[in-house]
Amino acid sequence: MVSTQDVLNRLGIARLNPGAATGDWIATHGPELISYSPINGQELGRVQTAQRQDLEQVIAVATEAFHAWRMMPAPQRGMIVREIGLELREHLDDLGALVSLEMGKILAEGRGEVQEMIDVADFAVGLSRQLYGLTMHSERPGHRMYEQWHPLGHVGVITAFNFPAAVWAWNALIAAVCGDCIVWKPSEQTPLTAIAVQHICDRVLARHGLKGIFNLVIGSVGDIGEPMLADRRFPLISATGSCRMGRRVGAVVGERLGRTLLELGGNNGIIVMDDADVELAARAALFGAVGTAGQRCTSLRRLFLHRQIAGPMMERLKAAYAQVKIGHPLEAGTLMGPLINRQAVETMQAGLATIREQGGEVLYGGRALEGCYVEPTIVRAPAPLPIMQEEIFAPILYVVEFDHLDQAMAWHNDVPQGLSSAMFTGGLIPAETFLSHRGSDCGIANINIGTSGAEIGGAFGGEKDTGGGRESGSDSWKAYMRRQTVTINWSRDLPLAQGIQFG
Ligand code: UN1
Repeated sequence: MVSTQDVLNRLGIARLNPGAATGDWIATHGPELISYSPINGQELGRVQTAQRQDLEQVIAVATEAFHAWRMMPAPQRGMIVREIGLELREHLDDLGALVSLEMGKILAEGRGEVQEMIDVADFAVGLSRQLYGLTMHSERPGHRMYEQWHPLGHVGVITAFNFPAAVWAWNALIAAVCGDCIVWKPSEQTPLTAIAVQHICDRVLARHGLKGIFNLVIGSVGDIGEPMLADRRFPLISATGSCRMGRRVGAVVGERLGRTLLELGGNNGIIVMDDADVELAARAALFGAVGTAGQRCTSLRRLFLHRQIAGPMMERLKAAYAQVKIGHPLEAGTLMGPLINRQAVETMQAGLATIREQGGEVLYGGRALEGCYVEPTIVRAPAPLPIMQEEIFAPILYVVEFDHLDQAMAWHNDVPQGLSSAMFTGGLIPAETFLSHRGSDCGIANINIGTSGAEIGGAFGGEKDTGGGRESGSDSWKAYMRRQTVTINWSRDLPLAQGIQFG
């Protein structure tokens, strides 16, 4: 197993307080923040956090940087992001390990997260030559109409502990090719991962005599988060977190008529039809519910089983759960690491108490183990329980049997969140029903694939209380730019639109 100290050293965070250290790190004035590993409670490092006045300084640097960065041709900006992608490749193992150490996900998933960053970097490089606008035919003779996209300015990126690096990359690397400067407020649970990523960016920028394009501010919600939300110098705030947090972000940024890109809670379901390949479905359910210890926004929470296959499916699922090795996420063979902290364990236990009160039967697991470790848990419910409306960020999987697709579909959609969804079937009719306008109401809908583990090339995000934002692939880049509609009159006349004659 790799040594924690070696990983930290190689990522340049051996000196535990980078606050007043090298390069462009500024001396900050907030309280000290200690990063503890959820694996064993070991202290990984200490960070001097930032306060309001420090944020001011960072915004000043970003503002200065923005003037030059927006003037650089987008394909050249893409070349900078390309180098970040190359550096990430070099540090894949170490950064992946740090994600595991600080957040607790298993190494394969920590590395997967860094791979996701690399994929986004590649995508952003291509995008830097494809920030296309449309052209329109003008209704007036001798007129030309088109739209162009300009950089937005400063983008505030607020990320959660569960994807401490990849979600930054979805936002920052794409916003960067769009010509924006990024100010990142990471989760206070995962400051060291953010510092490691910042070091990588700083190294690349320094090679080009640049700074201030990627900025990091570690601090509390009150000291840093709230001031960012209220600050008009952030035309866009992109935030990932709970629905409760998203409501606050929406209200404060909306009040000043700023834009938000929200990626909030999920409550994702899979419907398994009677003609499904139950082996595939069970494997997908295992990865979806147990992967990242159920702490992905895309984690599988609700499994709807057609009564015909419920028996064989449950047998396979329970057998698969029995194989799950819980333990140190860096140890080979471990499938499930710890939850992020003790509070998460308590939330899970409180959730299970409510589940039992409401008539849910714990079929597998359910116990809190030592430290932040828990057993992955399967709950059988005769019909959806009230608590199933909520997202509990833990490996609890509800299983409900159904007789008809319509019933399953209604149950599936009857939650406030709308992120990811899936159906397992070999049939065209159920699959197309699931994908139709009366099918899944989520931002992501899969057939014969689980709810988590989306590729970066698609637009990622969800409907309803998930917040409506789309990040990463497809045309998500448009959120980081401002659209300008241009009409040019190259005639010697002044015809008015709508045929209006004036004077
Ligand atoms: C998240 O949990 O916030 O689709 C993001 C997935 C990952 C991203 C999850 N690619 O599960």
